[in-house]
Amino acid sequence: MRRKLVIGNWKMNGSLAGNSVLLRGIVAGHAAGKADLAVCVPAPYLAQCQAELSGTAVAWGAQDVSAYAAGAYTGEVAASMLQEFGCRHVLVGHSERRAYHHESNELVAQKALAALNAGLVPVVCVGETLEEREAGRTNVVVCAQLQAVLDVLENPALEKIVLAYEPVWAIGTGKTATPALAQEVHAALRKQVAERSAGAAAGMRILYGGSMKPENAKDLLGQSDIDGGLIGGAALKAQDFLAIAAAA
Ligand code: 3PY
Repeated sequence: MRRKLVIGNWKMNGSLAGNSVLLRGIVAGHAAGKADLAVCVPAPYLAQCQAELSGTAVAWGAQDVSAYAAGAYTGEVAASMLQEFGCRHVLVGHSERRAYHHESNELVAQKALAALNAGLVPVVCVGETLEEREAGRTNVVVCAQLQAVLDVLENPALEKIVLAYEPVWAIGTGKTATPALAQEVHAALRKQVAERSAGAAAGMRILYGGSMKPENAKDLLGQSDIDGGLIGGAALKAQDFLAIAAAA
């Protein structure tokens, strides 16, 4: 039985004062024993998460990581640095990084590897655009994104990653994949992992992301291959984030 995981992706939002209210609200309302909860915040706020969330049941992480361990890479943040700030997770390959920063499948795979090497859990995001879906290429696209990661990971490492299926057309648009449609893609991803390792596939948490909110969370999270959510806008309100976690 896979335990549900709900991660808030704050994107480029927040302020020290606002974060404090949000984090305290999440900690106070989190019913331990339900889903695992985490927030992935802008890098400058990691120290604040470490101060406010240490010793609580809420984990924290970053939204991106360098593929390199150290060196002359201005603006980059190494996985070891995230680790020093107590991060458990790091998102890699979010569609906004793939689209606006031209991250290739291979670069995303290297980032996943760098995260694992530093003891972090990479949350590998995959998803198709509307054009790709309409052209009937959803599975081809997401499976190629996943394959690049499978190609660089050995089996024990593979067991440690989390996958997130985020249809690009459902991100920040208010549109959500129907539960059946999301389930179909999740099942295809799990099957692809199973071809490499049945054990890794059985244990791997595959999250759904893309306008998940309290109103649709229960139906999505009720699907057999949907093991949690990667939450955008709704993660910025403690009440909504907690309602999603409670539906898990
Ligand atoms: C969204 O729901 O908009 C997301 O991109 C979550 O990562």
